[in-house]
Amino acid sequence: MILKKELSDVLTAYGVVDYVTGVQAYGNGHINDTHLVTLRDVKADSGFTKLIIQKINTSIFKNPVHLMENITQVTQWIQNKIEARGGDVMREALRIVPTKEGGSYFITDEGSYYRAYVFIDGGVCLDKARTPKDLYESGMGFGGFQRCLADFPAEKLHETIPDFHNTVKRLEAFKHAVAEDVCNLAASVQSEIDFALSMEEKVTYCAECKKNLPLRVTHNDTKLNNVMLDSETEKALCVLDLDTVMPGYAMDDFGDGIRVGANTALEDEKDLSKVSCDLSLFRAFTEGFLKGTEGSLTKEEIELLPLGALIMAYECGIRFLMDYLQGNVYFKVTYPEHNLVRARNQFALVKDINKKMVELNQIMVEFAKM
Ligand code: ADP
Ligand code: GN1
Ligand code: MG
Repeated sequence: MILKKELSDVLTAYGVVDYVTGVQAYGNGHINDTHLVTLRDVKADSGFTKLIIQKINTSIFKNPVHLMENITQVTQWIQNKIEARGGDVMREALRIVPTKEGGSYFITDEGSYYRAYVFIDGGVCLDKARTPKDLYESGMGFGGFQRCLADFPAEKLHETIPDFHNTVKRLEAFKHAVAEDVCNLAASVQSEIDFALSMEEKVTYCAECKKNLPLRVTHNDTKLNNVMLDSETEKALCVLDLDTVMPGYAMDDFGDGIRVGANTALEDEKDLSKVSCDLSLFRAFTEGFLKGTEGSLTKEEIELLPLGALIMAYECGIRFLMDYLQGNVYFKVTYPEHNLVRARNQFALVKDINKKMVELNQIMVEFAKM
């Protein structure tokens, strides 16, 4: 098979270049460049015939060495826990494939950082829940992930993106981008900017609330397609995308899961009448998440979960809008207004969550009693 030089160098470093039968761009992630590499069956003796190869986005993850140290520790920790409970470590855990030299990543001549994972077969990563059960399972997956890392020594983790869910700082950065207006677009999105600024009090309130919550080891990017469901059983199989595993708050992991999973529309749906927070999906995710965390959340944390949904949709909205204003330098886009569309979508979701806050809190009260 003829491969581009960079990819061929990478596959040589992993000792698989002579076995490759196919390479295809894979998944719908917004950050890294992901490829599925298929190998001739002869490679089955090394435990796999399919690999995920990822080019790490180093303009976002400025210290890829620290990033891979985190992922090495966390994947090993998860594998040990799965083994201890007699689970299927081959399918329930993300596994790094080492280079021929035993490294957890490879640097190309061009200075790009690549890593490889064993491809987990027979699973599906959804962009949209098919049924409430999918959301229940995704809640179980992310709740279980948090539970699994509850006793992980947090001091061993590097902060891969500082202040990742610090919404106060995100808002400051947003205001700065509006003031700079490098692409001269701010005037054309004044109503979106006004909405973003109108939420400042809520952002401050949320930051105050967080001060009373326990810091945990969290995933920090709990969107639906970052958990794999088993294609046959439809149960949560494996949590992926561990780039942002860092100390954080349960409400943020919960909130991001709701932001994507309970939205009745895709994150980039242009027709805002289709965007809303579905109560049965919210309920399903809540049930799964609380089951997954196995009663480890405090009463205060549970009470604040609905606020987590509001704040994560808002935070993502200002991140998308800021990226639009800055010329689409962070998130992958397929057309120039993609980030603006995403921002409008998230703001519509914030408004709907705000309207439904009483009901969402009520659902939480029901579960907190159980
Ligand atoms: P990004 O940070 O760009 O979102 P991810 O690590 O989430 O990158 O990977 C993108 C997609 O690739 C995932 O949503 C999933 O569909 C797929 N994927 C990633 N790792 C694996 C794996 N080990 N096995 C199977 N699919 C995977
Ligand atoms: C990115 O990598 P991916 O596509 O799973 C982003 C998240 C956003 C999300 C919005 C490291 O997630 O924070 O919520 O896009 N990841 C990073 O869809 O910034
Ligand atoms: Mg992802």
